[in-house]
Amino acid sequence: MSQSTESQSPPGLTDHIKEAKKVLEQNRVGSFTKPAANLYPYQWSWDSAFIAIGYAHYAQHQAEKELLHLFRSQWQNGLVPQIVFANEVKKGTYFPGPDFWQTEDVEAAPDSPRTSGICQPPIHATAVMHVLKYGDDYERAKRFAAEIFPKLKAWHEFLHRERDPENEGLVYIRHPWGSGQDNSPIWDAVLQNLEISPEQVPPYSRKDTDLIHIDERPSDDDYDKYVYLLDFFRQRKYDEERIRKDGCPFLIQDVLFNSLLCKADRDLAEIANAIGEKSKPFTEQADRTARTINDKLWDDEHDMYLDFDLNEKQRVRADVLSGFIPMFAEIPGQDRANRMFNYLNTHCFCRLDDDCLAAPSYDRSGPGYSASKYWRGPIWINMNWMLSEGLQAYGNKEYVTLIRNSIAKLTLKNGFCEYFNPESGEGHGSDCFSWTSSLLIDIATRYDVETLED
Ligand code: 2M8
Repeated sequence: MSQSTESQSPPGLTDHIKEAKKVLEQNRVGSFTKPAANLYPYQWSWDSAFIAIGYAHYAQHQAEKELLHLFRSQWQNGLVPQIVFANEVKKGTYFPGPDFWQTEDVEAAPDSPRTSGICQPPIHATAVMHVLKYGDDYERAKRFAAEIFPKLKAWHEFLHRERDPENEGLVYIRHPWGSGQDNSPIWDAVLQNLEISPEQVPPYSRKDTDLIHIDERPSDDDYDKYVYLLDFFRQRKYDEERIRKDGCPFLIQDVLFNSLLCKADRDLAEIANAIGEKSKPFTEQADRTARTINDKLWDDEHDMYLDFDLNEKQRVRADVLSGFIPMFAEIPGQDRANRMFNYLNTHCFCRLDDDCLAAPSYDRSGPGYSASKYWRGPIWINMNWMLSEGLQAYGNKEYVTLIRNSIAKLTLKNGFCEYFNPESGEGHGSDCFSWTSSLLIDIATRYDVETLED
């Protein structure tokens, strides 16, 4: 049973979808798809979920394989690692590679392939729900859902058990990479306050700047801090309680991560219903997370949700696009959604009446905004995909169309880049980027989007 609402794509777009499929094919390595050929040569957790969302429409088996491959490397405690390394990739291609993470000393971690020791936002149940909704073989999708259900359940249980010590309904991340928004201004204050001496940073050498200009990537100083944190975890063998008790300097309740967990718990409840399992525990958990996000992370002064720093015991002021993502999980009431929309619909992001591209990842007037620097302003397709789904639930039709058309225009004109300059539309980061391609496929398949000829 396919519930796909296949739209009649304009000619330019039909070819464009074909190109997007080619990118995914080129980036596929056996059972998984790399985010990009050179810059990211392994399997990344939330990338694979976004990739499966595209595959669901035309290669259901591939979507299933993608997610099953990731969950094959799930740790015994339920953690789904941010990166699953591949034995075939030449050593030293990416930093930090498997030898740097040293997870071989951790009992819960798999031996082969090795993995990293942090995790990324939990959007996997949402991707499985997509396969159930849009895959063309519903019976097969249900068998897949039944196979992956216990793994998803263990993943969510890990997060609620290990990352929510006060049992508040909100989980923390302990590294900027855990949010997926690595170089976001959200982390500026925390990282600035983290004073480390050179001898506290183990020797390492970056690889990303061999491929992408440093101006577009995090600074060396930030990288030292990323590496310092990583070393902090590996010294404690990734033991969550030790990491906390020994004063981990980065403990953040992130809006994006928690909103996606809330949405994923709701999706897990739907999956449970579809396969005859109990759904109530997941619905209750999602309700609790939604309540706490509303009570603790809403900022009445700035009309958006803000992250909470558990060490500083305060919200972190950074007006980033992810502050609107609770709409994706339908967390805010209509009044708060309207207030957020009024802010989004200004020159700070992109105003409907202006001829702009929607929507930058950070308020254009914010300190340190950059149109080309990774996670500090450029347009990211995954963020806008989530935002458009969220806005749709609150009836902001025109803006939803603006976002979807921006995605089609940007990728048609400039290719399937990792991120885009919101002023010029120019592509940045890696080209042939997998989630940009897969989410274009999803949008162009489900909705009517315009081509460039407007
Ligand atoms: C970026 O992050 C990796 C580390 O995880 C990196 O910079 O090396 C982020 O954009 C992240 O969200 C993404 O999952 C990853 C792979 O696309 O790249």
